[in-house]
Amino acid sequence: DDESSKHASLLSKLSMGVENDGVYTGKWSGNGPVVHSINPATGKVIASVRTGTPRDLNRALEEIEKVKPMWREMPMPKRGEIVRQMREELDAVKGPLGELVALEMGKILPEGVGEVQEYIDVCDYAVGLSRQIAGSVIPSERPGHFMKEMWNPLGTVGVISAFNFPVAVYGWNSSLALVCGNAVVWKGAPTTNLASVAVTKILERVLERNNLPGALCSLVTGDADVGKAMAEDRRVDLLSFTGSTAVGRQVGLTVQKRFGKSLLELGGNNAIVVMDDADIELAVRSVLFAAVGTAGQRCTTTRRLFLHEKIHDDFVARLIKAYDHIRIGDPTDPKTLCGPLHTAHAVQLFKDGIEAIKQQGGKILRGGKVLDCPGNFVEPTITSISASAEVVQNEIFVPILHTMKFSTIEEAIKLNNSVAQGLSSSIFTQNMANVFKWTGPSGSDCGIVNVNIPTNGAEIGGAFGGNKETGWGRESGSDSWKQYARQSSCTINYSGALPLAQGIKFE
Ligand code: UN1
Repeated sequence: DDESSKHASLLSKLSMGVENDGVYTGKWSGNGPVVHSINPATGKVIASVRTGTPRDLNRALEEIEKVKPMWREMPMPKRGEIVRQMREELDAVKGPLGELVALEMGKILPEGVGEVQEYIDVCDYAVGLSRQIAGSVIPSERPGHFMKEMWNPLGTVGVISAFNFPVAVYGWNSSLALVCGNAVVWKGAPTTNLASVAVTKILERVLERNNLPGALCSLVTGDADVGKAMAEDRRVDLLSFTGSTAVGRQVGLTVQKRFGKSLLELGGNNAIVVMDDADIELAVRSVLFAAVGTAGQRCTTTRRLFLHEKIHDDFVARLIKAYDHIRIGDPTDPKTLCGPLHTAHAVQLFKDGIEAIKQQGGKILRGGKVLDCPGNFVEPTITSISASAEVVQNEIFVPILHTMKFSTIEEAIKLNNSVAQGLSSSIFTQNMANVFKWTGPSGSDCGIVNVNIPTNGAEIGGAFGGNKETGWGRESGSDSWKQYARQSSCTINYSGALPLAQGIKFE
């Protein structure tokens, strides 16, 4: 029919068909089950991928062992040049790739394209780094001694990413990992295999053109068994995992057991604080994007809203009005602001969440219902509930926003910090003292601490990640590249004598 021919033409722009292999180690294969990707807006099949198994992972890691000595010896600016070409190749198909993300994940088109842009931006950042990553020279206390610091490649970086950012999160990890001299093996979410295959095909073209082995950007789609094998395998020097706190805890423990390195980006429970001196109009628009954008399925989505008692009632009234204007529907329609939830399972989580809110004394101020139509659509929801209710302590990955009242900034900070997660947080205020309190030592305990912008939609230049049960990982900008390197402290003695440090005599 019409829809399938549209899908076929989109997939062909990305060098894909309706049936695809989901394992790449230089050649395409796959020995696991065939998995269909479902359009969450219609419930219809888009295309299928033959996924991989732990044995496919083993094969990928064997290939990587063969090629990584060559890659780690290549000068860093030359590796940067490869990432620069990847950036160009991504840019050339930004539209179709963004559309595939919208189709398969369910986020609206500008956010799908925006996600590819985020990958492109990180590539630019990584290319720049490839000409400026430097270790320091440290003054030695001994004559004729030279101390320096080297950042060498780790070896192999495993990436397990989530359904909500099926392109960008791999981009953050892989572009920095590659520039730092590592090979990468990727397992995306089992429900966004098409995005994983599409991205890998783009990278494959660049590797091939440069006569480089495809295994440098290996892909093993698959289920939790592949992820578990990645966590257990000693050949995976760093495992970067994005997903729930529950699974992240298992991943972290498994990697720690073999003293591997892990980088964890887990659940958030992000709050916005609105002070009585805030620009209310700006704050309402911010909350709208932060709580309803991506249908509440960003790890940086605002889930808790703390309103100063003086502006509380007015703010809630304005927010409900703003929610009423949101167009829910087909994510590829330019008028839509809120697409479907990614899976039917998420719809169940929404229903369970609404039930728990009611049972725990919360009130539904707006929304609360599943839409009666094909696809996984729910009403963006606003509640009024106690900050200490159990349902408020856990991240439910759907568009439910809890509102609560406070009277002082100290109280608001305490409420913000009262949950186990620590990803993102924002305050809206015009008062300088509030800004410094919020960002200072007794302020928000999150990894992302914003003022007058939403909790979500971070630029790539800052380190991205969260504290406490969010896992303490940092990706993307700032000095996050250090995660993908091993630090060597080198002392070189050219004196011909042997003066010992601390003046120790041993003769
Ligand atoms: C995520 O939801 O997993 O700050 C990542 C943001 C995006 C990344 C979100 N840059 O919302």
